[in-house]
Amino acid sequence: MSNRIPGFRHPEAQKNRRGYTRKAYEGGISTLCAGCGHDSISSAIITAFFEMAVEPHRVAKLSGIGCSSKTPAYFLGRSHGFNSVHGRMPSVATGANMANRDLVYLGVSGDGDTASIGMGQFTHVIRRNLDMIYVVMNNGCYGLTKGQDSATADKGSKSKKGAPASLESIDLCEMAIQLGAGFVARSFSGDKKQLLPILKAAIAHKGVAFVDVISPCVTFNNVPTSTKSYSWVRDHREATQSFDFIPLMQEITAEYPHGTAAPVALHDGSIINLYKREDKEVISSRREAIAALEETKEREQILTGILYLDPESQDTHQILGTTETPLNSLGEKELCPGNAVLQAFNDSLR
Ligand SMILES: Cc1ncc(C[n+]2csc(CCOP(=O)(O)OP(=O)(O)O)c2C)c(N)n1
Ligand code: SF4
Repeated sequence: MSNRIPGFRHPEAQKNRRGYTRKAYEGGISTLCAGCGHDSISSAIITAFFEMAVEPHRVAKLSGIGCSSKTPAYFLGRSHGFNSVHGRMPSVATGANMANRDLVYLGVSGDGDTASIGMGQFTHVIRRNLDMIYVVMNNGCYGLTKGQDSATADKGSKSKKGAPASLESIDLCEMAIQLGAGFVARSFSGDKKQLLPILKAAIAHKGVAFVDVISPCVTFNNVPTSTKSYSWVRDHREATQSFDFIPLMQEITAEYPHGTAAPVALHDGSIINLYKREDKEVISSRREAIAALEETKEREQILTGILYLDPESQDTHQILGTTETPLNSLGEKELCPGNAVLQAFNDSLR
């Protein structure tokens, strides 16, 4: 049986400003369990890239190993892709980005893939601020290997089988903020209304955009005793703020009430309009962003939304001062400028 979605589409299907229909952003038919949160995230990714009108051939999707890391097979079927080994997505993304800075890099990982075997890779790709969208589909367990607790399972949370988690959980958003990411967000696979603008803003952001999406595993970790179940997340969510995202080139038509919207311009000219809650967080302060996360946790709530944003953050290429021309487009003359240049460079370091 083919895993391709049937090719027929209505001839009048809506096109984005680059002339692509949504179909150009779809992939194969999912083989994940029916109801898995990861499928909802895939669907939001398709919509986000379609509505942002990113040309499919300008996207590279990279992943590790896990049910979550399988999802790039189910979206952006016309884009470049590399399904790497467990926990190694960030280094593959780094290599690709260093060679060709002109593509949009989308890394997809799981909480097992990132918070255990890939922890070293995660910390360094964030610290380097690689220009990529880093999505973790976070279900608190290793879905692909039958539901063992992962390092993001909250202490005391109990999955379908086994004992309550006995160790402190790792909060990847807190780590990403502390490590210097310029864009950190948390959302829920069951809330497309919130997830979609977060993904669009992540696409527009320059530097690493880390997006942790709580994504229930219906087969192994969707019981009421689990803090990553649909019911628990629905009952314990708080949003930092509501916001809308206005991509570059879209006419601004909405009227915003005075004093409530805080517009933040991103590198590419897109705008995030944040409607701040009166009593709440300053998302441009790392210290306050981490404090807001901790304070919400103490009340047994989950903070979602854009948790931290620095639109001025510098990506790896800016930090290293690399050439604007992608390395894979340079010729031998530029790449190998000769012994005299090498000697002069060595001398400059003595
Ligand atoms: C080097 C290595 N160690 C262990 C495994 C077994 N393994 C496969 S997927 C996985 C964890 C997946 O969990 P997660 O990243 O949370 O993804 P999910 O399946 O929950 O979406 C593990 C431990 C492996 N494939 N390779
Ligand atoms: S095992 Fe869990 S994570 Fe994997 S596809 Fe099924 S529901 Fe999703």
